[in-house]
Amino acid sequence: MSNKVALITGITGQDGSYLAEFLLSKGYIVHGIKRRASSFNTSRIDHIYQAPHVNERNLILHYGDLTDSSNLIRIIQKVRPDEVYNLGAQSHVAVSFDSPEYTADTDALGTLRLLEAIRMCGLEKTTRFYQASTSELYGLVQETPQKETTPFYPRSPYAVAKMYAYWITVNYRESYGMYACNGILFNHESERRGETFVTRKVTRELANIAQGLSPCLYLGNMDALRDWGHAKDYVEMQWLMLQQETADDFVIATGVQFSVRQFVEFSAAELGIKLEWSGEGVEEKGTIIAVTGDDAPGVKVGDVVVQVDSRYFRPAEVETLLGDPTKAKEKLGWVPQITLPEMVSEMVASDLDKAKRHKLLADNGFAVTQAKE
Ligand code: NDP
Ligand code: GDR
Repeated sequence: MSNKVALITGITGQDGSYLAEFLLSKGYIVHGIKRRASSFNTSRIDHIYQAPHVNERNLILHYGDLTDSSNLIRIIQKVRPDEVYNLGAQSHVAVSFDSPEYTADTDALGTLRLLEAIRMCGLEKTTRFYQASTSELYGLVQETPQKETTPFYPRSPYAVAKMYAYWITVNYRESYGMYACNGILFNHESERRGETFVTRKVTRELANIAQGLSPCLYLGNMDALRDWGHAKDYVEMQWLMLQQETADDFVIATGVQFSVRQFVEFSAAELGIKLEWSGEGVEEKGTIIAVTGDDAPGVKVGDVVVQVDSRYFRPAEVETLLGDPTKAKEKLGWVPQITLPEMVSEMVASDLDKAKRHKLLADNGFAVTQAKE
């Protein structure tokens, strides 16, 4: 077992929660930065949370924000981490068009602030740094499949900010000899995925529809193609990147691509719902042509349960992403363990369980309002 110390920004997010679990299982002392919010924002890590009065904690949370360099310096100085995982970000591509400056401040300058904090504390030769880079860097793709040498063409304020973060990480590696890596991770999901990303929106809303809690799922571009993996597999690669002899950048992907429409079909099928598509563009509809099994008592044949809403179209779209993870396979031994069908099953089962609980409450006069987007 290791006695290393890790610091995770974004520990309350999807990846941060899986990475914290993984590092704890390896014997790390894990420190995480959480943002101050008006209500609790630690639901993904509550199962591993240790209260401040517990002796000999191995999970320690600090209030902080990537937009505040004084606090990053103070945390780095105090924690003196062996490894820093910079997962914190305004990570929603569509929202980055609404909040471009905040996205740049957090995702681009936040990365710089963290690297500088490490340097200012004199840890640049000892602390290893992981940067959460993204397949969004490829944007308008210049080559298929995309690999480490494929030119970038970012298509959103999020991707442009992440491009700065990518290059400043490379720059600190080259300028100061820091062990700093970029993981260029393609989309990865799980039952802990934020509810407004397309996969989770689909599994959650279809589960609600199946239970009669919601009438219809509204989506944007269903032709978008993505290379979807499971977050649990991907965080292990984040760790492995920091365990090599020399720092390097890696694409992590499955090498298989599906459309948003296919993801909807797979999720519906898990609930025993078979869909037929009609119309096109904003007229496109998914109508139920068969319902089997007991998991969808709230719907019937003929119901329109999916519709396109142009409000979810983006000012500039990333139509297709497909990764080539050959380098990670050869150098890190990357083999994804969880397949897309297994992941869809897990996500639908988790959201169906939640929907059934809400239904039970609603049936007994305790209706719960669920947030939507
Ligand atoms: P999430 O959106 O689930 O988590 C983001 C985390 O960052 C949350 O803990 C959030 O806090 C925190 N955060 C947001 N703004 C700030 C800030 N200003 N200061 C400090 N922390 C902040 O993202 P994922 O876990 O899915 O992704 C992790 C990282 O990997 C992100 O950087 C993302 O851009 C990148 N990435 C993700 C991919 C994916 O498919 N999931 C693919 C490629 C890259 P809070 O909980 O309070 O909101
Ligand atoms: P993405 O993920 O933009 O790839 O970024 P998201 O799930 O938001 O979108 C994937 C594709 O689905 C299309 N889409 C919709 N998306 C959302 N969110 N809501 C909808 O209603 C909807 N309808 C269709 C989108 O247009 C897009 O083409 C994610 C984030 O985790 C980033 O932080 C990360 O860097 C990349 O993955 C890799």
